Amino acid sequence: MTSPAASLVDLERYPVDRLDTPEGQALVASCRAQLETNGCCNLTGFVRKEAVAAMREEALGLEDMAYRQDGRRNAYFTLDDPALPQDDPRRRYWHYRMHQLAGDAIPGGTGCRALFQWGALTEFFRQILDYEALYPMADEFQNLNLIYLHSGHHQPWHYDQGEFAVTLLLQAPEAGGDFEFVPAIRSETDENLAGVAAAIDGRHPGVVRPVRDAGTLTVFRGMYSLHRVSEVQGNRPRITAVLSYDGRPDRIATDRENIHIYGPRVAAVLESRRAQESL
Ligand SMILES: O=C(O)CCC(=O)C(=O)O
Ligand SMILES: [Fe+2]
Repeated sequence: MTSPAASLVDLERYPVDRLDTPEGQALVASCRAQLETNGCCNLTGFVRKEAVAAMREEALGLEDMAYRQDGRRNAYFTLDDPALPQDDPRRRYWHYRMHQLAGDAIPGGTGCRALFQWGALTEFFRQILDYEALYPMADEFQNLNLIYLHSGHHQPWHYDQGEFAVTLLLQAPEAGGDFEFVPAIRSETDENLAGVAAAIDGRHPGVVRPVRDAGTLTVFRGMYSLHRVSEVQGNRPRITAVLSYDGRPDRIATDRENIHIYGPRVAAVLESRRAQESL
């Protein structure tokens, strides 16, 4: 059976449903080359215009359930360490606001859920990122998220916990809200704090700003590439779907972590489940 997701994607331009054909293999090769050179693969017009408009409406209808984050954090999600020098990048904190919706609240009938669960798309990511096996992330809260950034909102510099992430822009803001990242700024063995300080201060020469519009799909290696979303301006919120995959089929986060990220709604979901189980 064809997945409903197939009708959302511009398959003429991006033949992810026929990866074993010459045009499918050419797409894989070009994405691999983009990832190699930029640490990022940016596919404009991946989701068709009418489809992205419908997905944006679905996302707007779900926003009430999103956690309204309003906090302070550094790029490492760590607490301040006064023993470090004052100008250490680990001591740079930003006040930020954003609305984030966990995957359990994104129903099966939505376009972004259909895309996330489409086997052909997972296989495409597996091939371009060179995984032996790849699965949609098992954690029901973290697997698929919607992020809404309104005027004045931004997502400060950070690294992701997953090796790579896939984002789909559902609505571009009027101004600002640029995705900025520095490919492979750190490695497993070198935090490169001097490079991170340069990026934070706006003097790193390697900052990449892919051109993105509604419907653009972006794959990037966020665990080693510092990235952020600059402040959104104007009345139209920036809406992004974040799709997470894993080389393991069963990785789930702790309740504590998910409550921390997604707030009281998820705490209540977990609490009511515990109450059910103890009946
Ligand atoms: O919205 C984006 O473009 C990036 C999102 C991101 O980096 C994240 O959610 O970790
Ligand atoms: Fe990120």
